[in-house]
Amino acid sequence: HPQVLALGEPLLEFNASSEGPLTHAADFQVGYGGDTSNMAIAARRSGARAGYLTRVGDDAFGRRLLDLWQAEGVDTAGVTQEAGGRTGIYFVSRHGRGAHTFAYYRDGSPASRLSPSDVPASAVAAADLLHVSGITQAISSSACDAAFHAVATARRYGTLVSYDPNHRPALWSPDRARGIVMRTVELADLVLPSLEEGRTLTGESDPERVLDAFARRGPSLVVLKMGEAGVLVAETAHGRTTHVPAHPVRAVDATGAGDTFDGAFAARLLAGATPLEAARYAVIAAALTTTGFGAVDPIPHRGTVAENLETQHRGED
Ligand code: KDG
Repeated sequence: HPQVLALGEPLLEFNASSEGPLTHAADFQVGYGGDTSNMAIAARRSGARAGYLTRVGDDAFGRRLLDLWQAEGVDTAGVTQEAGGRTGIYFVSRHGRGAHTFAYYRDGSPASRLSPSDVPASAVAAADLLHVSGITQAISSSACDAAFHAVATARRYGTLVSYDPNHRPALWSPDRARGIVMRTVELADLVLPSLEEGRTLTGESDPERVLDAFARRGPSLVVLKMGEAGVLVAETAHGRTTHVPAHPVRAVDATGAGDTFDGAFAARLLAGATPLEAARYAVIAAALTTTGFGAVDPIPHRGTVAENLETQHRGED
């Protein structure tokens, strides 16, 4: 059975081949996205057994995503294929230094019809960690119910709850986002916001204060992802916050970097690493993801991350 179980919406990805607005894009590289699917793949590539809970269409894109998970070894027992469903897609345009904008075509997608009945209690109980995100909650009210139901089930069975707010202003209003995200933070063990969304959601601007606004709601671990500034790891039981610096790379596309961090971090924690060891590993995994185009393709495997960790250690000696 999967150790890591993620719930949410997968998307086919169309990444503009050259920089600039979509109005002028001539070619697109086809890839895969969907924050929670990216996370499950990252966890798998870092050595965890991973599974995904979602709904896709029986269209070409739904079948293509199923092929992807099968090729990656991500368990698809919890994936429902909807007859006549049209799987969601998104376009990525880039504006230099890894910055990007997403355009979504996902309204009425099969995943937006996720509901609590798509969450098998036995699978959640058998997993070590459940991962949901703000995107899972933003796409529809039934998907939001599914996320809360999955979290409640995980808590009932002692499965760790991992949560990435992944605030996407295009998908819900700031007020609804704030209310739902902060309620979920209170139910999670592990919270993994970015600094940018953390500022929007908490109203604080100083990173330590943003971190604290999440940490005081009860999760045992909060990792604030700050891009080129690295991450801050709060271990709330010890009242300890540690800075882990970024891994220097030449970023071309940051799509999926945060999700890769989440998956790599979960995989290492479940393998017995301490939170700081897991964060040092995940910072490298996330950095390497920004060196290639698309959310999934450049997610590194465990061996590559381990080599980079080694080189870093040697550099410190
Ligand atoms: O984190 C990357 C994701 O945002 C991307 O893959 C698309 O899931 C996606 C979304 O809803 O933005």
